[in-house]
Amino acid sequence: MTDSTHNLTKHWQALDAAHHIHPFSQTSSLAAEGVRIITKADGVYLWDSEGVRLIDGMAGLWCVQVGYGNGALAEAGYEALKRLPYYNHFFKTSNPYTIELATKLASILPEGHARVLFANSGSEANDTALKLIRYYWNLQRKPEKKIHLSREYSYHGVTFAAASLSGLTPMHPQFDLPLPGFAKVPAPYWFGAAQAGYGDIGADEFGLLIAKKLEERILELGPANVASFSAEPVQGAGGVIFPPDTYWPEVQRICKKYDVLLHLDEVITGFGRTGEWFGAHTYKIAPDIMTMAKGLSSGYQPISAISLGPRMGDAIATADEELVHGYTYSGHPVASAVALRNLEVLEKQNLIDRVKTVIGPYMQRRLRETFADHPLVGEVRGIGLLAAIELVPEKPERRFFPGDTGVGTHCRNYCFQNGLVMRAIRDTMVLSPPFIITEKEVEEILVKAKAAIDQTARDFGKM
Ligand code: PXG
Repeated sequence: MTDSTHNLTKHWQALDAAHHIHPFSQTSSLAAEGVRIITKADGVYLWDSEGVRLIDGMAGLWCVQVGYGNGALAEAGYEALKRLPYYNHFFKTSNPYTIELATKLASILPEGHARVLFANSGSEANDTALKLIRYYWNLQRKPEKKIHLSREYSYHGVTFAAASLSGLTPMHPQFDLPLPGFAKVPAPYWFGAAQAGYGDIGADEFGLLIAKKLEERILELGPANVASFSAEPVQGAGGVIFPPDTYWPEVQRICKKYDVLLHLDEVITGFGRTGEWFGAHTYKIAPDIMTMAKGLSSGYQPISAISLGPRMGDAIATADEELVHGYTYSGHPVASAVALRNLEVLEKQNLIDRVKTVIGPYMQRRLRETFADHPLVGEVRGIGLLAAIELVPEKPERRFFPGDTGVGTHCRNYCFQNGLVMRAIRDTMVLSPPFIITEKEVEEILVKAKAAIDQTARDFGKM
């Protein structure tokens, strides 16, 4: 670091503090602390304005599948910017980039998902999905089907509807949410089962029990009033919660039985994160409607999509009226071109297969070898390139630290100090690195994560 870069950092920090309000941040304390300015990225690494290099264990916000600095994606964006920087799909118009992207998606989506709509973020996609679910039931002359079910610990975004759908309760009080018409059911969070009062229960039994809670809630509300059940195949921002094997088959049976539309939120699990194109493939789920974002463009452009299975797709596509919905930037040509190239790169470089058969199993094995016996670690779980490390006060009990202990944040701060970006969700440390990560880079993450978890264990008297 030279003095001039240091002064530039101070300059940017002051301007940021004066003019920029950050997502999910306390403005006053962030301004006092000073933000870290990220100035460039390449592969799995980020650099800040002080010249410090960080290894990005989170692929940005779970989205940079192909890693940073991919020239093919940059070129696709540049070409599209020169040829057709903008046009829309409102006035009986379309463009080749978006047509090709929709066609490519139809070829990789779960069976029967032949039609897609585009939006710009995961929140918008979920907002759109809920509107389409309402519209579908109105078309079916079942307008009383209005209640949207979702799960505790779910994260579906921040628009009025997506935040109402989200089960992370701290997201609600500031905005008087949830809106009416949203109801929650428990999450299949087996590690938290004892703490939640379910006792010492096996994973498979727990999966069935939690699915049964969905059935009970549907019956309580009246199946005639329940429009949909929304869920992430694996819950991401709520704590990287993998469902027991018994959960999804039973949930699907229940949704079918009570004619409740199944909406899968694949914003994190989509585009290879679990080792298949979608979590729907990994968990053998047949959704009626699906939402996706993040990995669709590896985060290089803001773009999201909503795909419709046969039932909803046919009803909406054959409706004898205009669909009164759409955004200025739905199917933006530049975002579509970049997303299309991203899907080509994922395919040509066999990146999803690499997640499934090479680097995913490697990371999962090495995480368990490194942490399974650690005094602060209650569980290591994961699939593909998605993993969680639960920090606990006592082993082998499956119990958490008291809510205000802040162990996770403490550990996260050490990770940053050690040059590693690893998220803490409560006291669960999570990893979701780019698919191009090498074995050597996984080892670098492990060394840094181990140092941070050791330091945390010492600070909390566990080592
Ligand atoms: N659904 C899921 C499953 C998500 O993870 C959204 C919808 C909303 O997407 P947009 O593009 O509107 O942000 C998300 C987003 C975190 C974190 O810290 C996670 C997300 C976003 C921001 C932060 O884990 N997930």
